[in-house]
Amino acid sequence: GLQVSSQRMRNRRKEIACRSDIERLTPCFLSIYESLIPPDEEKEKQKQLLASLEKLVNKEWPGAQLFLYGSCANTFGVSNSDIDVCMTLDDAGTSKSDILLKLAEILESDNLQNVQALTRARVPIVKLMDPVTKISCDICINNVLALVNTKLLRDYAQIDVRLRQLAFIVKHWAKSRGVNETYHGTLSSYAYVLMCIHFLQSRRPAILPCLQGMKATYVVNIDSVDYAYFDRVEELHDFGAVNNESIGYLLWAFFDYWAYCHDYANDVISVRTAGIISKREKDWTRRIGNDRHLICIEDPFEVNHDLGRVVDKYSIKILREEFERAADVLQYDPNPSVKLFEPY
Ligand code: 3AT
Ligand code: MG
Repeated sequence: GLQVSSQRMRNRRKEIACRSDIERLTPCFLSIYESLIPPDEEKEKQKQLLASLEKLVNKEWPGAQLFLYGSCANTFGVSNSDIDVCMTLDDAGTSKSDILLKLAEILESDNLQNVQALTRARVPIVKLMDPVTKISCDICINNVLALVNTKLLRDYAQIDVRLRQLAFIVKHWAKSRGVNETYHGTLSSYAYVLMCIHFLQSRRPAILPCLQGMKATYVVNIDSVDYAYFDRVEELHDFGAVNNESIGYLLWAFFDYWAYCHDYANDVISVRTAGIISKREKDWTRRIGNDRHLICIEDPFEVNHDLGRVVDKYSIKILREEFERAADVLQYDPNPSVKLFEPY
């Protein structure tokens, strides 16, 4: 295995893509990116649904608030995505399961469809579909850290538009190729966006800064732990300007990195530090329970949480083959913008 992959790496190094050739792909990928951006009406519909759901839950829990998180709030959402909602409430006495079951009952009696409480999931939720807007929605309870990581992603997206371009195309690729399914051992959208942020932090000159390494201007305290970072991103709008790499080239370089350059045996990517941490340092070298650490992506806030832990010895192979396929398609295929997204 090791020998083959270093051989492959050496071959690759001989024929590293010519930047100007690959940059010719930029206009085409930019138009794909534009076509994936959700229209404003959709955002409006989501907000209306959120407001009407909040009114409904306030009849039972007057202090409860609903927040959007995930792709509908982090600016990495494509058209017609399901929306993720977090309900915050002070109800120390009641278990999350009981709250979710009550919530499901309330929603059902208000004629929302496909209402289902998943109380034993890793993140327990109620699912529903609004028959008026046809929007599907997952509601979780007091998952404040998800609101904070949503804000971090949104803040990074505002610094340089190439992040949003890259992440939209990578997510679109992952969905088309069937490698965006955590229940099948591949990666979540959240993990892919972190990979994109880390990749742009690692360009030289860097395209993104390390917000958690700068003076904290935003601090939240959750269960007596502070989560802090620099969030005055409007001051950083020209941060990446000295690097003029365009999306066509960055897309190829992203897949080339994960196909041929990342050290899967030793390295952990970390957005928190804008660098690489060793698996040894994090004690992620052994399989513990179901955590195998075959591809390691540190959560920016829950640093003991490896977003690659869902990946198993079968899916790591699929994933790496897909990274290689994508890099090769971008480098050699006569029609990469079609081939890249071909259904598997
Ligand atoms: P889609 O457009 O729905 O594919 P998404 O950004 O909504 O992408 P997910 O549905 O994977 O991404 O996750 C929804 C949010 O939940 C994103 C992030 O704020 C949070 N989240 C997801 N997975 C994790 C995780 N493993 N650890 C912490 N937060 C997570
Ligand atoms: Mg989502």
